[in-house]
Amino acid sequence: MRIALLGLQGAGKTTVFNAIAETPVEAPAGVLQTETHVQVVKVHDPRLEACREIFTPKKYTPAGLEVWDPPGLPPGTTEGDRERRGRLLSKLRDADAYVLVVRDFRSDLYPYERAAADAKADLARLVDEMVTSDFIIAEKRAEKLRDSVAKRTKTAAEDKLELSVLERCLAYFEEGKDLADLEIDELTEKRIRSFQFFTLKPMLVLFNGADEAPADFADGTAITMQAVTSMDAQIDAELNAMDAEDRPAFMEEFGIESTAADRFVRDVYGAVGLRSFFTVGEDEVRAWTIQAGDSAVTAAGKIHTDLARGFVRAEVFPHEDLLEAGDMRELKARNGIRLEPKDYVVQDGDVVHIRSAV
Ligand SMILES: Nc1nc2c(ncn2[C@@H]2O[C@H](COP(=O)(O)OP(=O)(O)O)[C@@H](O)[C@H]2O)c(=O)[nH]1
Ligand SMILES: [Mg+2]
Repeated sequence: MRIALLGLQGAGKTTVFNAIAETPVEAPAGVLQTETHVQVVKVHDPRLEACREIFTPKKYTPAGLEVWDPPGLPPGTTEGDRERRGRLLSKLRDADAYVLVVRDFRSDLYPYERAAADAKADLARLVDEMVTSDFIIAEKRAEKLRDSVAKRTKTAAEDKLELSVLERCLAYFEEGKDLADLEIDELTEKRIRSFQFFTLKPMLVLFNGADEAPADFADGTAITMQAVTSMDAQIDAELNAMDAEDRPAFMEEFGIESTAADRFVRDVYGAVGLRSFFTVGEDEVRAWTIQAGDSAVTAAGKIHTDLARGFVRAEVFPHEDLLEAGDMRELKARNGIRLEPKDYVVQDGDVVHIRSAV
């Protein structure tokens, strides 16, 4: 799972990144960022830890979210800024989900932006950039297809179908409607998947510097936001930079109950609809990330493409049953292991072992 932080310059993306990263990065305030920071944030999961106690495995591998902290979107209206925004957005297209970081604190750092906070205006701005960027992609492709259809090229018949889908998308963009509401069949879905439209991906909005996000945060925006959260990234980044033994007192003083990384992971899991399943044994106890509704064969493919190809059956049990039984032998004695076919929907917290013919 690749999660990109997306926001205007100075919204606090790098501060959020430093609040959740294992190794914070240097980011002097006011110096324009040019590189994208990338780090994997571990998913801390007490259920997996309980499984570790049973196997005391050689290797212990929690799930992880790959988080990207790119430069902010340059805000100007000049041609140069427009191009920089286009380049940046096209690089971020292949993330799986986005956390839109909006500034909800006063900042005098970037004089070309207003110093006062107006998080809702900044959010509307971000949404606008994403819709525009999607529109441009769709329009460019549609132009090519119109040309091909007019010239009756060899692919004209197929191109006509793709064009009709794109024209429906373009109409939605123009009317400011949410693409997620477009009714499409499976084949059409496949056709538009390759465009990697921002507007079809899960979005979590993060109000940075706010105690709480306003309830009407997404009123009037053209994209459905899956979820909203808030953080005081500056305090959380300070906390994350501290020695572990100093943290509890600080957390108590600021009324922080769990680390920013744990909260971030929980919010992203919720917004994207992520689930975890586990593989266990003496060699390794490990968690894997899937989407709600994913089948056993999809889960197998996360572990290895060969396992999906040669899939025969999945041995499955809820991790709670193992914890209750105490070990695998007792679980087997209780007939606690089920055999499931390819289309079994893997449940959060399932332990899965794939039987494969390859
Ligand atoms: N008051 C306050 N300042 C913040 C917060 N988050 C970030 N900042 C400050 O805002 C400035 C820009 O932050 P930065 O993370 O570099 O923004 P980026 O451009 O989005 O990566 C820095 O001076 C931060 O210290 C916050 O939650 N509260
Ligand atoms: Mg930054």
